[in-house]
Amino acid sequence: MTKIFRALTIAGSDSSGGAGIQEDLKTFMALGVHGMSAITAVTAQNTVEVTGIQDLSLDIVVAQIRAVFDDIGVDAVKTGMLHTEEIIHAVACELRHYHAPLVVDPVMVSKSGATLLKPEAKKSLLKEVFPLATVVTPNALEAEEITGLKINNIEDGRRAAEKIASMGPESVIVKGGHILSTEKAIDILLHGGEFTLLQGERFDTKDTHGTGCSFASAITAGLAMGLSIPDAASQAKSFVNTAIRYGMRLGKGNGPLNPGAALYNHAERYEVLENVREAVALLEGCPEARYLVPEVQMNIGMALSYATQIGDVAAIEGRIVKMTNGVKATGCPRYGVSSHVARTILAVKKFDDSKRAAINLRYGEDIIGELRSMGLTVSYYDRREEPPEVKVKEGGTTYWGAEQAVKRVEKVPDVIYHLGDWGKEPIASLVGASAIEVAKTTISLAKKLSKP
Ligand code: PXL
Repeated sequence: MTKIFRALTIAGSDSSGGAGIQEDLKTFMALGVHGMSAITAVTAQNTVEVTGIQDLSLDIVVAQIRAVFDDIGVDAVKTGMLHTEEIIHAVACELRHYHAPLVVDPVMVSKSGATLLKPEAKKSLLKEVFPLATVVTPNALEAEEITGLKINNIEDGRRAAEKIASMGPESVIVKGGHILSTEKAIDILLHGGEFTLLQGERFDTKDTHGTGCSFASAITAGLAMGLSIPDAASQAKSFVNTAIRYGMRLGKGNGPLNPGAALYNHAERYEVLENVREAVALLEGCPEARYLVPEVQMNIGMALSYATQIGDVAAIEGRIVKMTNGVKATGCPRYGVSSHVARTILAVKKFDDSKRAAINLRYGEDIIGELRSMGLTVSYYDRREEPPEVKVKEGGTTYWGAEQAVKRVEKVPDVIYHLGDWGKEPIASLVGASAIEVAKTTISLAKKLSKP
């Protein structure tokens, strides 16, 4: 039997689904842990504001915690919004009784600025809950509020982490995020008396509602699975990074991050690879396809729906080469193995998200003519018009060229060709929704052209 790891969040409900209990459970699920909840308070909120807060009675808060511990068991616990002195006291009493690694997110205000921890309750949080904690995860503003120190740089963050550690938790992570104006988004982990900087890419987005909740939950999931604190923290950092990268543009304020992104991305990897494999099998079954192979040989690729880089595009490792009786792939489909086809896809996908696949074909007037008569939209770019600063940039031509071709017909065309340049063969790229789709179009084209 596979062991099922269990995590419990003790936190507030966020009606917008972006933070609180809702975010915690999504994060647990995305990391493969069974999530359970004890709701402390219900908030009415959206991406702009919190319009109401209702605390639950202490009896029902305690009953939820006992219900899950006494029957199912808990491998790690997280606390989020605890709101009042009374709730903090009741929760601390339970956690003193039940033993499991505890991640404390010292939630104080919502993204929209509402108070989620009453000012008089702060003392109880530090006194009653911090000493029970395995990890405490304040952002820089919360760390300032907790320690009374000003945090303007990493050194200040280290000092704050030390002061918080003296309050009893085993480890502390001060999240630099929006306050430390460093190029990377840096969090400071203090564990076993040593500092580690957790670095992540910084994104220019306002859709970060729920980031703190998801980060603390991801650490909790890691601890539930038995990871060390540094490993759980580093997994959480990378998880949240992906969730922010694919944040959801919803509502008029701060949209939620996307804790499903990493999961969907991963799940799709097999499907896309299979699609390329099947597309190649179709091409290999069509002897006429050999007429369409350029001198540089052929490749076909397909991108993940969340693709942002060449590593997110599957293509043939090697090429699809011309044989006397058809075409043959020299390698298997893999991610990150094509540059030209991958760049073409990434470029057109920026304009039309449904265009995720491409194949490169030999250029010929007959080929372009036939593609047009098949009802496809054809556009082109002229490499001789390419600005010199683009030319020197690795892969710049493909992006620039695709943009020119799109502008020319005011949409993403089905075919983009260029007539070559010194030492560059003319090429036509056929783009479409899937590798199978572009392979089928290629086969129809090849059959039409081979008819006398
Ligand atoms: O991100 C802190 C947070 C925690 N818990 C609840 C929240 C928020 C932020 O909006 O709504 C319930």
